[in-house]
Amino acid sequence: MPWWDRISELEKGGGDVRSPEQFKLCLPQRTNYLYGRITKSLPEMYAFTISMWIKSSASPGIGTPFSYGAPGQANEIVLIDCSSTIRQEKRLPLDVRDGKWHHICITWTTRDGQWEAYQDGFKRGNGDNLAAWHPIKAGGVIILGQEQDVVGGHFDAGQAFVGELSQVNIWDRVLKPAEIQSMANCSTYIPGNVVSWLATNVEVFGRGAFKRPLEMCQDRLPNA
Ligand SMILES: [Ca+2]
Repeated sequence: MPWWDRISELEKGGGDVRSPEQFKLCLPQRTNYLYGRITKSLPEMYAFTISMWIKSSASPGIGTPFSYGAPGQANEIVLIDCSSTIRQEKRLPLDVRDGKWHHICITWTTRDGQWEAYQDGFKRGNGDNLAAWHPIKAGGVIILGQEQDVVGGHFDAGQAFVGELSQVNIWDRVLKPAEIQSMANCSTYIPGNVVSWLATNVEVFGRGAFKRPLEMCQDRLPNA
């Protein structure tokens, strides 16, 4: 079956042997109009974990794979060039620009603003004082591949992500290191309890952006 039939089967929610999370979002050019939009918003959150698979070889930076703009705060959560911004910018010790699939995971809690950054299941850094005691605002817009200057729009090609994204999942708790490692090893798949990666939850915008079935997990591993 060609991939586009498989995707339409995925979106109808049946008929395919693949699991519904086995698709990726491809954003092949740096533009201000190719992006994905997650149709779910976030609740008010006192902690979160965001995890995703990323493949990019963009240089010098990968741009903005993920942004969450909330009412009154367009930069509520932004992952840009492997910095994470929760109203203030924090550089993260991640580097995924080698054109291979990498699993990245950011955890955060309002308690002291503690954060952790994982790449391929290993903790690469942690700290505190990132938006301490400020809960994440509810009711905003999640955009994949663009940075929002106003909620849901005003994108800038210079900040766009180029590459592929998959399994963007969000939880309203801090996942344990073992849970993160098992996802990065492809030994477990844990859908997000706040946002889970389903074709029906991801809208694609712009001619040239598309969804495709994801390669098997082995192909995503760095040494495959
Ligand atoms: Ca911007």
